[in-house]
Amino acid sequence: MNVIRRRGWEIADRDLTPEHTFFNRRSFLAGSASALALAPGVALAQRASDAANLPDPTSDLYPAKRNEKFVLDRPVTDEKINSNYNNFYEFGSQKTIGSSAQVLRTRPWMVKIDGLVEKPIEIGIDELIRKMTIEERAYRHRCVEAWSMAIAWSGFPVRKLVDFAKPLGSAKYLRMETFMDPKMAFGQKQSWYPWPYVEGLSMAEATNDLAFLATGAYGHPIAKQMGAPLRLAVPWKYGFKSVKSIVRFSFVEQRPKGMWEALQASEYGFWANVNPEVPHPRWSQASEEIIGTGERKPTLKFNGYGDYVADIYTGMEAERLWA
Ligand SMILES: Nc1nc2c(c(=O)[nH]1)N[C@H]1C(S)=C(S)[C@@H](COP(=O)(O)O)O[C@H]1N2
Ligand SMILES: [Mo]
Repeated sequence: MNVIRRRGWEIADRDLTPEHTFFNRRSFLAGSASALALAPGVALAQRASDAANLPDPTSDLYPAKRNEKFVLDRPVTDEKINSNYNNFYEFGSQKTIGSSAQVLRTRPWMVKIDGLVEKPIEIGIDELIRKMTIEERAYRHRCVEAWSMAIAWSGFPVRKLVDFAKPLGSAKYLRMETFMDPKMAFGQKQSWYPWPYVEGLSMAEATNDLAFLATGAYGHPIAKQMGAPLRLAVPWKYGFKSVKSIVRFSFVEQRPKGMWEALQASEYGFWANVNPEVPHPRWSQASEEIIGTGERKPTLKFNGYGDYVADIYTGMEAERLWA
């Protein structure tokens, strides 16, 4: 049941998993393929020595009240399937990252808010979550690799974090950064990636109603492999924009460069809005595999969320909005 079979449409392995292919080649060229071996034994030993499995101090907040405004055109992906098919390169490049990701220590977890704000602060995740009202929203998720899922996230709009941070008028972008701890996350020893994982939104995007910070999923605190304790969910964009396990929000003037953009700008741009008519340089984006169902569906522009976000991009036609 946890085995996700390759579909007929999936061609040779080298043309698959875009966010990965490029690096296999790179590491191969660098002659460091052995560094790719993420020994599960080491991970297990480390797990024993930390507080990874303490009860979550916010678990009383779940399940949160569903916001009925956000409706799906498909069922929510089974939690078991979702938990066993993830991208979290800090722990390796395989989709079955769920077990390796269990070494992620999610408490204590400090979140830094800095840059162009009235007053930079650092706040513990539990205090931050309790300052917000947690709600549940069912969102689609479309990976640039042409697969998709539907998830019932719990969390709060990014806009609430922006209000809390009180950015200055000069702030143009919100930059988000994942933790950096190569001792804990062995994938971060793969030095050809420009760690830590970074992503960004324009202020218009960040304050849009859809932009969401997930603290939970499936009616309980979010699983480690899904980006505990705090991850972005921007469903109108390709999945790599939705940065996981965030430790820092910076309000900045310059457009931030995401990790994938830093590696391969021709394939992973800043805006990365979903558009079935604009193929990725190496494959079509016209349709997607619904993970766990074996079904393919046509992909929708803005992943079906155009009513919420299309306005943000008027007058920006000269920009590379779709890749
Ligand atoms: N820190 C971090 N965030 C990340 C990634 C990652 O490797 N590291 N992968 C991205 C990609 S490519 C996708 S498709 C989604 C996957 O989220 P999921 O595993 O919950 O489906 O997370 C995004 N956020
Ligand atoms: Mo992705």
